[in-house]
Amino acid sequence: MNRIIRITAALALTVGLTTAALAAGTAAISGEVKKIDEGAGKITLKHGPAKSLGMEDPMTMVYRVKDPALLKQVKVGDKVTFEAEGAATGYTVTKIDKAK
Ligand SMILES: [Cu+2]
Repeated sequence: MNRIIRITAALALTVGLTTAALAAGTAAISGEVKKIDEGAGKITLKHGPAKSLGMEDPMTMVYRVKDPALLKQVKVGDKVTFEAEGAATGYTVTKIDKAK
């Protein structure tokens, strides 16, 4: 009996941790750089569905960048993976890397 309770508790903990990790993690989105505007701190990205941002369909759109240095990591035509967060003022890229 005791053993069953321990196993059940361990399983419940594992499921709980996995769920928390999924909720906290921002999913990386695959895309392609279409345009970079360093002056305005903006980047135009073509990307596939991004459910984490509530975008069900592929699209091309302009994002602000959290840090202007992010714009130096990529160039037009690069395939990238990025993370972004949405706010009332628009979407901001928080992380971007060239796809491997
Ligand atoms: Cu979008």
